[in-house]
Amino acid sequence: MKAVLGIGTNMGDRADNINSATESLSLVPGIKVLRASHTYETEPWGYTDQPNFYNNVVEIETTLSPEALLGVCLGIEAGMGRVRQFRNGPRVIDVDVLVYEGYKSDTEELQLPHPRIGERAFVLVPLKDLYEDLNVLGISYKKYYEDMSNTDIANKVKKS
Ligand code: PH2
Ligand code: MG
Ligand code: MG
Repeated sequence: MKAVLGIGTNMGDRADNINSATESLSLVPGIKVLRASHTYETEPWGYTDQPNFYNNVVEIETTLSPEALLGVCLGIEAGMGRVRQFRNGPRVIDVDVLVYEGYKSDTEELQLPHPRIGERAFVLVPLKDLYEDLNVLGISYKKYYEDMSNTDIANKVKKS
């Protein structure tokens, strides 16, 4: 199955962190990284008194279940030294499962598709790199992208 992951970081060497997380994903048996969006520098969303983030999204092909994939993401975060302080706070790395092909979930551990994709320019803008029409594995985010303000889009500075 295909899945799309969102990666974010605002502590340490942010470009390095995105590369390390992507490299770690590619080394997991059952995961093949197919494509990555550009990386963007983005203003913090939700809790604003923290450094800017780097964000990107990657498309993978995987034989892992959504739950197992989530486990891999949390493992990579832990391996890179993530310490959870408070919700939406600064982090060395965050790897979120955004969409998993054909799968919906609303448990406490795993909500799929990720419920806040439509509100977040730092996700919608990189998604547009991979899915020009904003149809992400069968789910359309076109309306959300069109409704996003131009200032939100302008805030995104392409880094690679
Ligand atoms: N992640 C959050 C909260 N706020 N803001 C930006 N710009 N990028 C993020 O990845 C991010 C955020 C919670 O996961
Ligand atoms: Mg997360
Ligand atoms: Mg997140």
